[in-house]
Amino acid sequence: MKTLRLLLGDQLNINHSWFNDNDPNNLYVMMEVKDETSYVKHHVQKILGIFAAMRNFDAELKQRNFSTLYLTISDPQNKHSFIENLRWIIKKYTIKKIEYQEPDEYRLDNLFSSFSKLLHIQVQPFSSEHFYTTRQCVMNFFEDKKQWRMEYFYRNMRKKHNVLMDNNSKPLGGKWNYDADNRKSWKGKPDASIDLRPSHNLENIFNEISQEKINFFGKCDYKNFRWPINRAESLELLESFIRTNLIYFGDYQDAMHDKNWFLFHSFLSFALNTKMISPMEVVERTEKAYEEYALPLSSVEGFIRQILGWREYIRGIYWSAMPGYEKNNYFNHQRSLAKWFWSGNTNMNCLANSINQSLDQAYAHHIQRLMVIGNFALLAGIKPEEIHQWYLGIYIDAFEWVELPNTLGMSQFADGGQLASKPYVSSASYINKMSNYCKSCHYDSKVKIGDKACPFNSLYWNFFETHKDKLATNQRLGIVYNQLKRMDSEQKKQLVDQSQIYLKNIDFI
Ligand code: FAD
Ligand code: DLZ
Ligand code: SF4
Repeated sequence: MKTLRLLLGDQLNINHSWFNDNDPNNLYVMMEVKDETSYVKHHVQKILGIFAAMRNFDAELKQRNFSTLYLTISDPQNKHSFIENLRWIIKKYTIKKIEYQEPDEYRLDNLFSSFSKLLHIQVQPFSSEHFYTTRQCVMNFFEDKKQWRMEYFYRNMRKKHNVLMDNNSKPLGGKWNYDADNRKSWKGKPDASIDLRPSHNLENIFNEISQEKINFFGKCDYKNFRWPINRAESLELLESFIRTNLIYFGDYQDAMHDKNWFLFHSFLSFALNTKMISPMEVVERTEKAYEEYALPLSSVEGFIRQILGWREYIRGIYWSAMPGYEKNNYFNHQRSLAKWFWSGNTNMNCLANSINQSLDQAYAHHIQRLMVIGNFALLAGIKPEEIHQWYLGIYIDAFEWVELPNTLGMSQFADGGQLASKPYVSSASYINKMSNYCKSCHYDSKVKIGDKACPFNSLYWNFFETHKDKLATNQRLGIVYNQLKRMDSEQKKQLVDQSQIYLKNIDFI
């Protein structure tokens, strides 16, 4: 009996138990399909990175003598949909059973679980053996709680997996969280980090996707493609990050700078999300490095929190809320994306920097995504679904299970606060404190009214004024609403009017 084992572009886990032994009756199938490139418009680097990593994975399986079938995007047999391809493969190879690893995206999970009905074949799902938690863990952990605070889940994960704990089951250093130490701006010292990512010539794949008329956007120097596309490179990237940047990760985690676009971040999200490397490996190696290189606990804890805490928690939110989470729109925001989201062509220097960088690199770090781009989108009342699709397409690491809760929940508060205790918004003062963007901006971060007024300032107050019925009772916003209450009505009117000028001219600000 022949069994088809289906693998997706983000299921490149060579340590999966599927590969522990080699049964010649198993046929491993991977396919580059137009259906998967077109559900949103994708950044060219995301498509190239996924295809290159898939091809490398197939080559590795072949080298280990596994029997594989790989459909490239330009293969004449390729029907460009999972179902249509499976139909002819089942016939041609007299397949009797399909096995698959649980997809991380609801759309595909739903499709795959109907394979037996659609293809009249025996079907068996397997775990992807990648995450610490199951899909239900976070949901079970919070049970009937109204708000699901990451911090409690994270502490539980630390205890459960014995990460950064002392011998008395207390957190190492006495504190669970060193977030308060992670808020320095970067002023040119310590020296900027070097981009230690690998380099590849992906001209062939670029030519193929161009000939196949795949709809993509963004820039790519495809002869110098800078993302890891196999496991060895992913492990090397982890090592180089630990050797050079982890030491400063904690201090400068929230900083932004126009001359140092990735600061001390790890670039590991693509390798992690495609499963070339596992979260356990990253966490265990980081914990070991804490002693090996006498690294600051605030950096090590801060980094581990992102992976052991946030990443698993976000995934749990996704599975607890799908389907339907993508339709959340707590504030009923309906504005379309400004045109410059696709060009970076705006006078607002923070947004021009963050968006141009995203278009050039398919990457922005967390604070650029949250406190510049997401902040503006929320203050401007952009439709959450549109901003979600933009994030899902533009970032190399964007897969719906992680992108959607981050965008709709954390960044846009579109779930009404299940994930975040208050909206992550700020006026210009935060951006000015954490970056050097304001120094060379057309607008003045200190000014609220007039031609030179930074749009973030009036939009900020307009947002809280507009949504006071939904937000004024939020205890964490007490200070904001007290300030708003103390503002005289003329001042408030001026701010609201100023914000309306910007909103009416959103494509040109
Ligand atoms: P580092 O800063 O070096 O962090 C290390 C790792 O921690 C990351 O590789 C990532 O795996 C994990 N991590 C950190 N923050 C988060 C988080 N909030 N949620 C889940 N994992 C986290 N991350 C994605 O992987 N894919 C996305 O599509 C994505 N979309 C986002 C959208 C918005 C609006 C926001 C605010 C954040 C989003 N993030 C997403 C989280 C975070 O911005 C990225 O994980 C990070 O910027 C990736 O760069 P890095 O690998 O250099 O991360
Ligand atoms: C994102 C993506 C793209 C662009 N192309 C493919 C593909 O051709 N074949 C494939 O198996 N997977 C691809 N992916 C990833 C999936 O669309 C999907 O986002 C993830 O599998 C969900 O976790
Ligand atoms: Fe951004 Fe305003 Fe600063 Fe300009 S002044 S960079 S728009 S925060």
